[in-house]
Amino acid sequence: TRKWPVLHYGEVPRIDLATWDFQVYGEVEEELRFDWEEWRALPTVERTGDIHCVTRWSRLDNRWRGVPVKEILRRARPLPAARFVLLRAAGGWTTNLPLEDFDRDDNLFATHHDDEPLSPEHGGPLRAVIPHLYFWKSAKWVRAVEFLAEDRPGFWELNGYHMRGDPWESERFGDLPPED
Ligand SMILES: Nc1nc2c(c(=O)[nH]1)N[C@H]1C(S)=C(S)[C@@H](COP(=O)(O)O)O[C@H]1N2
Ligand SMILES: [Mo]
Repeated sequence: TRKWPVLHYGEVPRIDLATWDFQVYGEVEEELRFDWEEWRALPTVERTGDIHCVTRWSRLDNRWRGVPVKEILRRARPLPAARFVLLRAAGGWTTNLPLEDFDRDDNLFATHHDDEPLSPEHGGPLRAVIPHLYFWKSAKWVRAVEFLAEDRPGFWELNGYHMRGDPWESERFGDLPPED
C-alpha cells in the first residue's frame, strides 16, 4: 500500500507531554526514567525500512527517525537473566519479543515518519519500530520497556498471535489452545 492504514485496539490515547514519561525496568543493571525533555535530548538516527502487517499489507521504504533501541540498552545494561522484553503502551496495551529481536541496529523508538512528527493515530509522540517483525510488535504510544527472564504474552499474543512474529516465516499465529 502507498497509503498508511491506521490499526489498533481501542481508542487513541490522549497524551500530555507535561506528564509523559518513559521507563525502563526489570532485569537491568540500571533502571531508567525519562521525561519528555530528557527523552528529546537523546541521540537520534534515521532508518529506512518496510512495514509488514500480519493482515497482509506492506508499506515499503518508510523513513523513521528516533532513538536507537541500542542506545537504551547501552544505558540500562540488561542483566544476564534478561531474555525477553515486554513493550508497554499507554492504556495498558503490551507486546513481547525476544531480547535478540529487540537488540538490533534498525530498531528505534521513533518520533518521526517520512520527516513528519508521528500523528497520534500512528503512535505519536513515540512508537517502537521493529522492522524485521510483523508490525504488531511495533508498539504505538510506547511508555515502558520491561526486561524479563521468562517470556510473557502481550495483548495480541494472548489473543492467539505468535510470540515472535517473523513475516518471512509467516509467524502469524501461535499455538492455539485446544478446542472443546
Ligand atoms: N499501543 C498499541 N500499539 C499497536 C497496536 C495497538 O493496538 N496498540 N496495534 C499494532 C498493530 S496490530 C499494527 S498493524 C500496528 C499499526 O500501526 P499503524 O496504525 O501506524 O499502521 O500498530 C501496532 N501497535
Ligand atoms: Mo496488525
